[in-house]
Order: sequence, then C-alpha cells, then structure tokens
Amino acid sequence: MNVYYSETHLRHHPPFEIFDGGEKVANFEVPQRMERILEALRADGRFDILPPEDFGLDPLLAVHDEGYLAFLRTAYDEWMSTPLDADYERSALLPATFPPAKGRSHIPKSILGRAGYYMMDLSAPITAGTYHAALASVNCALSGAKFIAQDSSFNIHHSAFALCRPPGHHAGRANCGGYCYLNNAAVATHWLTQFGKVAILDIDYHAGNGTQDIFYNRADVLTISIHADPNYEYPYYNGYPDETGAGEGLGYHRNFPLPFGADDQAYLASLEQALHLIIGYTPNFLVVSAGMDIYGNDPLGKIRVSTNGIRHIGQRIAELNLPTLVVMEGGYNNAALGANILAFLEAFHEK
Ligand code: SP5
Ligand code: ZN
Repeated sequence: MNVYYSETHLRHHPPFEIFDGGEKVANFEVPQRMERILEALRADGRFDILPPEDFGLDPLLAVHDEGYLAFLRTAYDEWMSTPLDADYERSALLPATFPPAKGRSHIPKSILGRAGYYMMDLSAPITAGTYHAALASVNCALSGAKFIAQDSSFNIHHSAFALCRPPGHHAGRANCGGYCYLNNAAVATHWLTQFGKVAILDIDYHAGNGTQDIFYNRADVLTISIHADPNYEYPYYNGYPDETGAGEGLGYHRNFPLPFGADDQAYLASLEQALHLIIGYTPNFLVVSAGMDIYGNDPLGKIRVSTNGIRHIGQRIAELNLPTLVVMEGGYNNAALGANILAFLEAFHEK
C-alpha cells in the first residue's frame, strides 16, 4: 500500500496547550506519533512510504477562506514582532479572547484579534513551522487522492494512506482548533469531486466539526461522523444527530454520537448504520478520517474500542470495495498507535 508522508511535520511541535480549568500541559499532538506509526509500517514491510507532490495553493483556496489562509501564513511572524506590555518568553501564538456566537461584526486588524477570530480553542497554537507543516500534511492527503483517482474508471480499486500531521478534521473553512490547521481530508475530498461523488467517514473519537462545516451545504459530498457525544465531549458545539445538512446539502451530513464507555459491539453497530448510508449514496470514492483515539487506552478518549475492534472497523469499511483514501487524524496513545494503524489497514492491502 502506498503511504504519503513528509518529514516537514517536524517543523511543527507546539510546546503546550491549555486544558479545561486553565491547566497548561505539554501538547498531546507530538511529532513522536509519526515515528511510532512509521516504525510499525516499516516492520510490516507491505508499505511503500512516498513523499508528497506539491499541489500549490489552489486546492486549499477551494476549501478554506482566503483571509484565514493569509492569517495562518503570517500569524507567527506578526505575533513575534508585536510589542508586549509584559516581558515574557513568547514561543507560540495563542489568544485569550474569542468572539461570542453572533458577535463577529469585524475582523480586527491586530494579530491577537484575528487569532481569536480564526481559532476555536486553546489547543492549536501557531509556531514558526506550523504553516509549512500544515501545507505538507495537506499535500500528503492530495497525493493519496491523486493515487486513488487513477484508473478508477477501469474499476480498479486503489487505496492509499495519507500519514498526515498535523491532523485536519477540526479545521473548518475559516478556523483552526483541536490540533488542526488545514482540513487535509476535506481538501483531498474537494479535489476528488472533479472525478465524482465522495463519501467521508470520520471515525476519530472527536466529532469532525471542521469537515461538517466545510461540506454542510453540499450534496456532492456525503459526510458522516461517528464520535463521542458532543454534549459531554470536545468539540461540544457540533456533532449532534439532528444536524443533517442544509440547503442543497440537506440529508448529506450525518452524526452518530456514542456514550462514554461504548465498546467494540456498540461502535460496530453505529458503523453498520453509517456503512448502509454510504452504500445508498453510491459514491465514487471514500475518504476515511482515521483517528485512533477511539482506542480504549487513549489518554484523551473515553470510549473503549480494542485493537481487534479497530481491525473489524477497517475490514467492514474495506468491504465497501471503493477507491479509498485513509487520512490520519488523532490518536494519542503513542505506544499503541502503530499496532492500531496496522490493524485498521489490514483489510485494505491488495485493494
Ligand atoms: C485531531 C484530534 O483528535 N483533536 C482532538 C483535540 C481535543 N482537544 C480537547 C482535549 C480535552 C482533553 N480533556 C482532558 C482529558 C485529560 N485526561
Ligand atoms: Zn480526535
């Protein structure tokens, strides 16, 4: 199986994030996640690890807001050259003021004002290399998309794995958050829509709110997310079952919240419903937002899928027999990441 991966992610290593209650902790989304996955892929021997192609900015501008992209590109330099009242060590941009739900009357000129405007939380600080790492990550997803698109007209079903870091599914049209800056899966999906209909299945533990935002009004992309109940879990404000799309996109978004403690059996029951919807949609391509934080021993997750459960999830998805792009999202039990990814991808070999 082809794996698209770039070492450029190493330029992004945010030093901290802020947890609920104001607790400043080391950022959970660390470069080491990739090392652990690569070790497992290399030991397995059935993976070709390839560098991404550069697709330029056009595929990004088709999905993300232009002002937001300009913000991401210049934010760190602007922040570093902003005079501060107090003298303290400044390593990453993170604002402390956010607009109220309907209070976005202006986009402020200052870097801190724009940071609050374009960020949804305190877990996606912008560092010196963040923009470059995010670009490389999106190019991995696009390279995988290009690979699965080839020959699809001849009924040859390719699959590919985009080993993306930073992850993407919390990044909306005009926001970062939740360790995500550019929505890798969404950019790849929009690029694929030039060849046909695409279904996105998001199995990350957290609701794919960014992906939901980007495709909410579109019927040429079916988006489905299975995740922890947002009444009680991040990202809180989207991911509810009554959010089913709007306008032309009405009926083309679905959410499957699960209670804390959900096990393999509960997860697989929701997955069957999601797969049924995907089959009914008759997509030409499938993009999977593959977060491994559904794993029972994930430090940020509270549902309990086993490695064997993850293997079953991969198998059932592979049985759709669609050209499939698997995009790496979350997963923070670094010691288990390699085994979980291998289990998930097992049924996609020879596809
Ligand atoms: C891509 C992805 O998986 N992003 C997830 C971002 C989650 N951020 C919120 C983390 C809340 C952590 N709650 C504290 C649990 C500590 N035991
Ligand atoms: Zn997640």
